[in-house]
Amino acid sequence: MSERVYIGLGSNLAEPRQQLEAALKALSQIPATKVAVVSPLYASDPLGPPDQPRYVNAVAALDTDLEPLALLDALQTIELEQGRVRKDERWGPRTLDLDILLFGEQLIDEPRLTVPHYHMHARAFVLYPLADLAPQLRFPDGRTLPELLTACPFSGLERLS
Ligand code: A4P
Ligand code: MG
Repeated sequence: MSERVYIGLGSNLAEPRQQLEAALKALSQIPATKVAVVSPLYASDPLGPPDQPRYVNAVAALDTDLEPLALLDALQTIELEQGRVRKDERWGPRTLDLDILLFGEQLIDEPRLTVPHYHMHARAFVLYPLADLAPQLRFPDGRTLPELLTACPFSGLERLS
């Protein structure tokens, strides 16, 4: 049975909008997986070291028959294909970041994969695009998206047309 999965997309190097467009095309080519719907793109102030460009962020909803780690493998392959170089600096600039935000109702705690994604509950650049797709979403711990949005101001975010 397929699971509804939400993926967070982010880029702040090498034409971020084009990076996201290319990533969405690549997502649509993952086996046993369909892109159901994609949020608008948002520009966002960087979280982490401030001396880096603004990000472009979006969220995509997928329906997949893949297991979580197989989907993670596919996402990491796409990141590498789009020139992602992993550096030691935490939260530093990147051409493409693809995070598994939610995987159905699953709670996953493995060395390579934590779901829900650990910081998503307080990040405007994740929660607002997610709300464009699923405004009444309920998290596995019972919290709802409207509750989280109340505590997360729309600051540093700009919806791109
Ligand atoms: N990993 C564990 N759980 C997951 C998951 N749910 N989805 C592991 C994806 N990967 C997951 O990730 C490091 C390892 O996390 C992976 O090998 C995977 O096995 P990474 O992508 O190499 O490293 P990272 O993204 O630099 O680290 P981290 O801590 O995940 O950073 P975040 O939380 O992704 O934050 N500011 C704005 N405005 N917009 C952004 O999108 N993004 C970041 C990165 C910082 N600041 C930002 C933004
Ligand atoms: Mg990441």
